[in-house]
Amino acid sequence: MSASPVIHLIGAPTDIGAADRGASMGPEALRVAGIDRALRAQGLTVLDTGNLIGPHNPWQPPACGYRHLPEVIAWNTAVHQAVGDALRAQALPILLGGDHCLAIGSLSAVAQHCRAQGRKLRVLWLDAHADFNTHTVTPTGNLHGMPVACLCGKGPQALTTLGGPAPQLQPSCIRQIGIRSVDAEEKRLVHQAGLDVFDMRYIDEYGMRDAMRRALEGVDADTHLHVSFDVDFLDPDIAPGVGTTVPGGPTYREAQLCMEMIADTGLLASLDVVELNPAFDERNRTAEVAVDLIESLFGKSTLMRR
Ligand SMILES: [Mn+2]
Repeated sequence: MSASPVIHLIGAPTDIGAADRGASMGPEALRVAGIDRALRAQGLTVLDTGNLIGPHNPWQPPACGYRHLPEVIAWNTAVHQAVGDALRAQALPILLGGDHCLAIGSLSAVAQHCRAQGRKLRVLWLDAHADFNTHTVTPTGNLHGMPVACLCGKGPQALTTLGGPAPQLQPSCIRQIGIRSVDAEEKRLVHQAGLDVFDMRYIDEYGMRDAMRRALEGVDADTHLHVSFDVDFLDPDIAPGVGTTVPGGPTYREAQLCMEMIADTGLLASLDVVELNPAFDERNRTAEVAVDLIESLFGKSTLMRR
């Protein structure tokens, strides 16, 4: 960050796109874990704008391949507006989710802002999943499995056009990191879109350092860097508090390195923290790990470096 912008915390307490109930408690768990205090300790100015309001979760089966589409649209419209407002106020928005479908609202606002400002955009998608399902291939209809597809123009029109004509994002600006669970048909779509994926096999073979070096290649002072941090990115050993745990994720040290390398660029300009599910957590420890990592993302170094 150049000249430390004010940080706006934006709570979106909903699990409207998720497979399990409970991510709606995410914003409060992150506050209880001290996200505000942790960021202030880094010398940042933080404004907690409170929680957005949206429809409750009716917990219905899919209709035409989507669960809760009208409610998902309502929540994402609210997120899009709030994130856009923060960016227009030259603040750095942190979306406290909520499930990952909310990244549609958040990133459509970020992309729109970048277009208006003539800035380049790089999106780092930290996740166990590719989130590239569509209504025809989704096994569940849960929209938290579809945000990347929607942002790339594949999805219901109300979502793909939040922020202007689809697509909101070109696949070429996205880097996915930590991926280890992709549905069969989804895999085909990911390849077709040409997404740049640093999956766990890549991280096993070449290490997190190399993955991040490559994922950040080409970013410069003119780049808006957005991080969409799905907490299920982390290994369940350190982060059990998510609905969709997948074994074999980054360790604490690997995740720290990932965050520190992002911090080193000084380009982070917006962030989503999503899928934290306190109903699955143990004494809020996953929220605490997430806050630790966010602190690193904003420059806290664990190393004795000058
Ligand atoms: Mn996700």
